[in-house]
Amino acid sequence: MSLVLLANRAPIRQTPEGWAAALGGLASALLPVLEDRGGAWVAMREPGEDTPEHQPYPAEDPAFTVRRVPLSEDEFDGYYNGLSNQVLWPLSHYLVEYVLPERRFREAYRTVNRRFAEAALEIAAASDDAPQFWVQDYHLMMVPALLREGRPDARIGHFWHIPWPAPEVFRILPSARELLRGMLGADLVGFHTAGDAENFRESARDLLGATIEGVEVLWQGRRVRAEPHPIGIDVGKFEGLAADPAVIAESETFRSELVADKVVLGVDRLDYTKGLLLRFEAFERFLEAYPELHGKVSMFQIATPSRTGIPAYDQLKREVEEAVGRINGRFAEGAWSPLHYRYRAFTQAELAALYRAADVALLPPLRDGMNLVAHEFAAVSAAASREGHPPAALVLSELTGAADYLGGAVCVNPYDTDGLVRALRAALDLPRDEKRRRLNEMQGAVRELDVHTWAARFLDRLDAPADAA
Ligand code: GDG
Repeated sequence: MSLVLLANRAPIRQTPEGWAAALGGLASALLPVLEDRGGAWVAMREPGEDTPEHQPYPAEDPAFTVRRVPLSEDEFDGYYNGLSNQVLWPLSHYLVEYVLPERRFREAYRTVNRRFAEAALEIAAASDDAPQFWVQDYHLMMVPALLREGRPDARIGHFWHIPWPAPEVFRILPSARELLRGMLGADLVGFHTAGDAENFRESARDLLGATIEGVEVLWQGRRVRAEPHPIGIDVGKFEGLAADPAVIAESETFRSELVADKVVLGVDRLDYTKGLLLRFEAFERFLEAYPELHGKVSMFQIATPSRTGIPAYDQLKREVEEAVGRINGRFAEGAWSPLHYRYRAFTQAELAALYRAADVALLPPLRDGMNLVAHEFAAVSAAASREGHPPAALVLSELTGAADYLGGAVCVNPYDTDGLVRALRAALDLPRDEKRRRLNEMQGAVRELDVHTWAARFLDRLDAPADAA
């Protein structure tokens, strides 16, 4: 059965050497599946982007097609910047104060979802087989029902990459029922955690009057499975980077250039869900509480530019820069700076070098569907420590999906700044053997959730008949 994937972004990118797989786990997990089975990947084409609507890939020996849905400025603004990122994104992360009224974005979201579905149905029409569709994320909530309408015989999966909020929060949206009905066109809806899946089922029950039986939602004569399918990373890739001589050399140079005995690392998109300001506030209190560590501990924070042009993101950038200036102005001494901040994108090899160099990764998002940076850090750090590199520790928000799986992390409530200070101190002071034990435990979990296994498990489950337990 050929596969049609639908995701906001295409899985390939232009490089100076030609087209290549996009960075990130999703492309690396799903491109081999498409290459093996054939099919298509439907994605948006941003206004101003110069790419073909139909692109067979790889060009020399095409295995599947990238199909782009061209968006106008207004469509992009309403669908992507609007309903997706200024309504659904903050609401799903329980940050209700960031949610804009949805009314002026609704029509663009509907239109773009319809165009994605039409493109996928057109591709499926070319084959006699019953199609299999796999829709990704919160940008395309209405697509499953539209696909079901066009192809009642299809197998349709949806994977939701962010938290699903409690029904009482989800129902704040005036379109909550319409969006839920859209997703219930699927046969299988996957989430990172059992809690997210439960919130989804309860939303369907409370808002639509659906019946819940185990992990299934019974609605309008159909059964929709809603269950956890936690995503992970391309473990082989990150373990390979951990042992790469160029990465090791870069990591050592980084450490030798930094005036500090201990490095606390943060890596995030610049996003208000990631808890950067509270993290900095906690680090400031840490410096107040432990003057004996001045000159010895530095924090290195990477913030990758994201969703620029959305006012809340531009404002966050200013507030973060102000906090960095305040903390360094207050505590820096001689050649030592307490807080190093970089606002740019890094290569994966550079990230791996930083993961390897860190003594503690401090990752306290206010909410996160999973948090793959935690997996990447644990994979690199565990692999390096098995080679004799000093082991490191992970401080992780308990409000992330990753906290459900990475038992070796030091978990903390990200809103509790005093708790963050204590957790950071505890992580720095963990005995070596304890750090090793925790890293081993995390390595096991990270390997178990490898992104290739995730994709294979999800698709197997999608293929399974509805009454299979
Ligand atoms: C969403 C959900 C869920 C970051 N900066 C650079 C860079 N990255 C890479 C990291 C990591 C990925 O981006 C970030 O993934 P996260 O999972 O941490 O967070 P989101 O971007 O918010 O992802 C999240 C995920 O979807 C998957 O379902 O876990 O909860 O919010 O892989 O390494 N990569 C490179 N340069 C950077 O500067 N190359």
